[in-house]
Parts: sequence; structure tokens; C-alpha cells
Amino acid sequence: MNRYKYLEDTALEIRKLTIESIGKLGVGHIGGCLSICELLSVLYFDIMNVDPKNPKDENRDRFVLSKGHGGPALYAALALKGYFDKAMLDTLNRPNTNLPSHCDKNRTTGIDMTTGSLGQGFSCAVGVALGARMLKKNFWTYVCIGDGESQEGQVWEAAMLAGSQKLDKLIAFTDYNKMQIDGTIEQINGLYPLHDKWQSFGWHVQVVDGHDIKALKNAILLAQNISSKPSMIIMDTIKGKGASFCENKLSSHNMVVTEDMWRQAVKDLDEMKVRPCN
Ligand SMILES: Cc1ncc(C[n+]2csc(CCOP(=O)(O)OP(=O)(O)O)c2C)c(N)n1
Ligand SMILES: [Mg+2]
Repeated sequence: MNRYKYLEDTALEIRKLTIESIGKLGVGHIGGCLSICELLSVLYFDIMNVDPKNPKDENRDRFVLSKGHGGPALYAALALKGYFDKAMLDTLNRPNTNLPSHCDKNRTTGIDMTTGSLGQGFSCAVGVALGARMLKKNFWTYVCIGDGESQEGQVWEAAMLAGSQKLDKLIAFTDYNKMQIDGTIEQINGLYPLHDKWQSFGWHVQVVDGHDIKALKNAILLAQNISSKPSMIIMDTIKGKGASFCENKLSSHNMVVTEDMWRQAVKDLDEMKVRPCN
């Protein structure tokens, strides 16, 4: 099968499993989960050197989902990859679960960093990349931050360090879905010009359609060839992408999802079979 078609199908599967697991729970951060499905597909099913049978391998590539409320989408990707059984997704955020709403590396196989307090995960990822260099390890560190999260001062402290240390095995993504909890990014605390901000902190910067598998993959390959600078890939995305009850809606941030809503959304995605990615 064509590689890109395979990755598009995988993103679709991640999207459907995410909608289903949040739907069965009845509530969750669905908007910010659905904007990163293509990224998770490209990273886990094409780019990253990881082995679900050896999840603690010291030389594995790392992924930090700094916007830790996107955990359910990452769990769907990890289940599809084989880190744990898909049936476990039905335990999402229930008592004694190993799949809490936000990522916890001590609870979930395959999660590389505990996140949820916005800004911290990004700092940790910079630390991981710095540690890799000190230990002379060759792995890549990937990290995804939210656009609302980018308003955290901690993000910019870490950005400054990564730039000054020229951490060229660190590749970051901004999920630029233009929305946060209480409003649009521009209404609350605009990021413009985001590209120039990262560049001025010593980063190599690209802007891509975050739902275009091919563009994402090419951007990552290009980033891997940049020496002496960390890379930021700003992903132009749509919050709630792919589920009509929440696509591009502010209410999607953390919403109630009824059985009718999630079943209809999964059916819509099934009927489209392969949803065009842009
Ligand atoms: C330090 C901190 N402050 C506040 C919150 C509560 N919170 C959770 S998600 C969120 C909005 C984040 O917006 P964004 O990064 O744009 O996320 P996305 O649109 O991808 O869901 C906030 C304020 C938090 N988790 N951590
Ligand atoms: Mg956002």
C-alpha cells in the first residue's frame, strides 16, 4: 500500500478510536486531541525509532506530548502501535485506570513524560534532548505544544536554552489550532508573529498544514537535516478536526460527548473511508 495512504488511514483510525474512547467516557478534551491525529500517525508509524515490545529501550526516540490533555489521542496511537490492548482505551480516565486524562509516564506503557501542567512538558523535552547529548546518545526528542500553551513563560525559557545549546536533535511542533479554553488565541493573547519569535530564539522554523501527512513528513525530514539548531514545525490545524459536532468550535475544548454524537461521528468518518487530509 502507498505509504501516505497507510499513514492517512492510520490517522483516521487514531481519530475514530479517540472519539470512541472519549465518547464512551462521556466527556473530554476532544478538540485538542483531534487536531494532532496526523502528527501522531506520522511520528509513531513512520518517523520514530520505537519498539512497543521494548518500550524502555534507552536508545529509543522520545515523544513528549506537552499539551498533556491530548492524552486520549496519544493512547489511541499507542494502542494501535501495539503498546497495549485496544480494549484498554475503554478504561480512559475511570477509577484505577492506566489511561488518565493527562499523560502519566508512571502509569502508561509508551508514555515518555508526565504532562498536563502546560509549559512543563516542553521544558522536560529540552532537558531530555540535553541529557541525550551529555550521554552521547543518538536518539531524537520530539515534543508537541499547544498554541495556548505557548503563552506560558516557561516555554520561552526552555526555547531560549534549546536555541543557545543548539539542540539539533530536538524537533518541536506547535499545534496551531487558533483556540484555547476561553476563546481564540488572538482574542486572549495573540502569538503573531509566531514564526519570527521562534526564529529569534535560535530555532529553525517551518509552517505546514498539520493535517497533510506528506507535508508533515517532509517537514520532519528537513528538520532532521538542520544542524546546530533545534527545529520548530508550526502545524496549521483545526481544533476538533473530523467530527462535525466539534470541528472548529470553541466548545470542543473539554466537552460532553453523548453516545449519539460519538457514534454518528465515527459513522461519518467510516463512510468517507479515506478522509482527504487537507
Ligand atoms: C499551567 C496550566 N495552566 C492552566 C491549565 C489548564 N488548561 C488546560 S488546557 C488549557 C488550554 C490550552 O490551550 P491550547 O494549548 O491551545 O490547547 P489545545 O487547543 O491544543 O487543546 C488550559 C488553560 C493547565 N493545564 N496548566
Ligand atoms: Mg489551541
